[in-house]
Amino acid sequence: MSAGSQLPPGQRPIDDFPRFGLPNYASRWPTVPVEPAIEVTGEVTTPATIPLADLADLSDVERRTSTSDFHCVTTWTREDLSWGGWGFRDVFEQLIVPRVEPYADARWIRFRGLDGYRTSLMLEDALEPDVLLADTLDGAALPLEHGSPLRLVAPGHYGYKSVKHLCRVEFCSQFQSSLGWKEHPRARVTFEERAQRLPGPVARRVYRVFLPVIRAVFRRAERQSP
Ligand SMILES: Nc1nc2c(c(=O)[nH]1)N[C@H]1C(S)=C(S)[C@@H](COP(=O)(O)O)O[C@H]1N2
Ligand SMILES: [Mo]
Repeated sequence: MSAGSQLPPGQRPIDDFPRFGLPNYASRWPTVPVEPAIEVTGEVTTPATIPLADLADLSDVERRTSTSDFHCVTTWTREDLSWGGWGFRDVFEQLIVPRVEPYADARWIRFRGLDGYRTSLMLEDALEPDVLLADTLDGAALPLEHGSPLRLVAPGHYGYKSVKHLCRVEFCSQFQSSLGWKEHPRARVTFEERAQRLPGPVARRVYRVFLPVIRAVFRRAERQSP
């Protein structure tokens, strides 16, 4: 979104792009394996482990760069981030489906990061054309604070759906809540689906109170970064 255009309801622009998230993950700096891989499991015919190197080798899946705004549920938006990687839909169709054959009723995907963080997306939301598996940010290798070696980027959904340090993809027949009331099953920013049960405009006010506290927790954790 270009400068001056309207942000989604309740969002305010910020100039930096902080490492951010739930406070209890602030000090969990994961160790990235020498040969990272994504485990694909759950409601599938054949579970598989896909080395990240296989992504780079895919002849039919072109690398892509895509510019998008990043909307954190706590109301900050960082505009115009340029992510590079692969379209999730391409990887799903060309690599994941042929290798694991998900069951027809697997309508949800739960993603997991190396730090243990988990969240789910509806399959049709994950297959939106703007959803990426990114390994670069603004033209440079994705740094650890923003989710190396590979992260999901789902620009139409609040930031908590964009799992960093992706290491597992689990197919599920139902929505599995991983973050309690804080996790709306879909979390679409245009509909202000911030949290479960709590209406968006109410959740917005609650988050604005806690935003400075959470920022301080992450700033402190930054000093302990490896
Ligand atoms: N693995 C992992 N992914 C995560 C989180 C996390 O703590 N761990 N936090 C989520 C939240 S709430 C936000 S807002 C974004 C923050 O991404 P950033 O740290 O690159 O700004 O990551 C999301 N993905
Ligand atoms: Mo967030």
